Amino acid sequence: MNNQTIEHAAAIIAGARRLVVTTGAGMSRECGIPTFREAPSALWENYDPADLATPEGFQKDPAMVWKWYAARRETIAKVAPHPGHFSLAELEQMDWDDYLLITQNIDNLHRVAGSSALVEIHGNIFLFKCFDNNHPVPTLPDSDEVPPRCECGSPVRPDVVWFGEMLPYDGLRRADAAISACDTMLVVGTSGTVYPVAEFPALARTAGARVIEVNPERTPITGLTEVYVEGTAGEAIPALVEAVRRKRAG
Ligand code: BJW
Repeated sequence: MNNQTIEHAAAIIAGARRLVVTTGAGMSRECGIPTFREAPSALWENYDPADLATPEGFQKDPAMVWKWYAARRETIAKVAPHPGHFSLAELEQMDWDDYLLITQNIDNLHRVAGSSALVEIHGNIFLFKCFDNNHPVPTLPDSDEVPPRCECGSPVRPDVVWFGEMLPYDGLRRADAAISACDTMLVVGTSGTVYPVAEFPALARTAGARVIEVNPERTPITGLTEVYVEGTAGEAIPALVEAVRRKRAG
């Protein structure tokens, strides 16, 4: 991680009035949650995504999909946010005309860290709904069935967004509004390969925003950025937010 690059990125953010931050699986990597597409700990290494993260996969083998999510829920429930999550919650508290954090992560960690101007655009693994009717299921029924069933008889599923499914309407509307009006976008820890979120940085650029990326690897988004911070979320984000605080104070 290069100090000059952090200072450059911080100067842009310190001068911003309408900031959008987007995060992906890399944001939570240093909490011990595997990302989706990187070996050797990649979540899908031993599975076909079409079997796990599609409505068709759930219909084919609901028990297998339920168990995969249950195991991930168990892992996630044991971890805590890292300093980068807390720093983004602090960033939100600075003086903005508009601020929104859009996360693709379903792990709830931004909420736990205190972010509240937050859109969980791919859902939340701790929420449930029924497969057939989208009824919210606030408490899982006490049952041995795998997956359990909603009162309407339909199997229960995690309230997350699978491939081929629409993203939540309210979240997408908030995201669109913030992106089209933002002057700066900070993109953290995403491979930039899953749509529609993958096109958010390009939409921001088209709207005239400056784009900054934090990622240890270059991605399809890197070419759109004014500053690319080659570093991890756990190290770079606290340094960046601290530098923004200093610049705003001074
Ligand atoms: C670090 C780090 C550290 C490591 N610090 N960084 C346009 C073109 C082509 C296809 C489509 C299109 N529009 C829609 C589609 C279809 C599809 C899609 O995008 N397909 C692509 C594969 C091509 N999209 C959809 O179906 C979406 N729905 C939709 O568009 O509805 C309308 C529609 C329907 C039908 C047809 C057309 C339109 C829904 C997408 C839902 C995605 N769901 C998942 C699963 C969620 C539940 C779960 O968690 O199980 O969301 S898939 C998975 O990928 C998950 C993630 O949120 C998402 C993105 O992954 P992410 O976060 O980028 O993670 P990785 O692993 O890929 O990358 C990690 C990054 O971190 C890397 O860059 C590392 O370098 C970095 N990193 N350590 C910082 N310490």
